Amino acid sequence: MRIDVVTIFPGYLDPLRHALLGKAIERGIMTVAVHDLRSWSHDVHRTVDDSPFGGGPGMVMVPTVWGPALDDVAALTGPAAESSPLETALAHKLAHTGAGSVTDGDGTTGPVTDGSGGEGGTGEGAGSGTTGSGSDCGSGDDGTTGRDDRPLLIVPTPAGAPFTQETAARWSTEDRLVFACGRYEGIDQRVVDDAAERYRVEEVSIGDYVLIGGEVAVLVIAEAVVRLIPGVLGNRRSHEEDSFSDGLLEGPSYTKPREWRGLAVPDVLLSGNHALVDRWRRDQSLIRTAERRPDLLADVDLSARDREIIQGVIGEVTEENC
Ligand code: 6GU
Repeated sequence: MRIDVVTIFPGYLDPLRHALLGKAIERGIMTVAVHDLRSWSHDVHRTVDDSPFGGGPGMVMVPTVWGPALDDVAALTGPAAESSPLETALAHKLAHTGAGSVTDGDGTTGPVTDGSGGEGGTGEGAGSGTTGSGSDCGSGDDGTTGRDDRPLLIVPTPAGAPFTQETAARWSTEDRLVFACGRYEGIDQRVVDDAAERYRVEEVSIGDYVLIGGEVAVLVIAEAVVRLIPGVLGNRRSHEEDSFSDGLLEGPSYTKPREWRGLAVPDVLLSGNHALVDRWRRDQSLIRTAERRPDLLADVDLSARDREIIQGVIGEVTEENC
C-alpha cells in the first residue's frame, strides 16, 4: 500500500515513521510520502487560503492550490514526484547519526532516495497505484478487470461520515490512499467535487468533536488501517479479538503477578478450562458493552444466555437494544 498525505504541516505527520507504520515501511509493505501543500501555491507568501464567499469567520482553502496538488499526487508528477517517501525511524536515526543521508531533516520534500537503496519504493504495490493512462477516464476502470483503479482520496472533516472499524477493514485492501488535510474552515467544496474525476472520494470524521485540522485524524486513520494489513501485526489473532470485531467491546485483561497490591486475577483465568474462560470473556464483553456502549448491542447476535448477562447490567433488555 502507498499512502500520500497533503498538508500545510508536514511535520505533524512525523509519527507515521514510528512504531507500527515504521515497521510496515521497513518490511516493504508500505510506502508513505508527505507533501507540503504550499509547494503548489502561486505567490511569494505561499498563500493557500482566502475569505469565504457569503461572509463568516475563518478562511477557506483555495481550489487553485488544492486542485493542482491533487492532480500531481494522483499522477506522482510535479512537486509530488520529488517528494521522498518517508523512511522509517531506523533510517531516520541513521541519517541523523551520519550513517546515511536519506532525508532532508523534515522528511518531506527535497533530496530523495536514489530509488535503488530506499526501502520505501520497493514495497508490494508501491508505485503500482498511479492512475497512469486512466487519468483521462472518469471511471478509472482499467478496461480489463473492471476494477476501479483510481486511488482513494480521503478527506478528514468533522462533517464527514463516521470512520469505523468497518471503514478501516475496507480501506486496508487498497493499493493507494491519498489524504487531503484541511485546516481553517475547510477546503473549497469544488476541490472535492472535481477530484472525483481522478479519485474515489470519501469524507470521514473520526468522532463527534472538532479538531483544528485533519492531520491528527490521518494519524488515527492510518494506524487503524495499516494494522489490519497482513504482516504488519505479529500475531494474526490479535485483531480477530479486537473490540468491535464481534461488535462488542473487549473485556479486561490480566497478566502476572497473580496478586498485586491486594488485587487478585479472577480465578477462572487460572482454571485451565478454555470453555469456561471463553464464556467468562464473552460475559465480560457483554457487561462492559451494556455499561459503556449499549448502542452497540443492537447489531450483535445475542443468545438467550447473553441476554441474561445483559439483563443483570441494565435490568431489562429493551426493544431498542436487543
Ligand atoms: Cl476527520 N477532522 C477534523 N478537523 N475534525 C474532526 C475530525 C476530522 N473528526 C472529528 N473531528
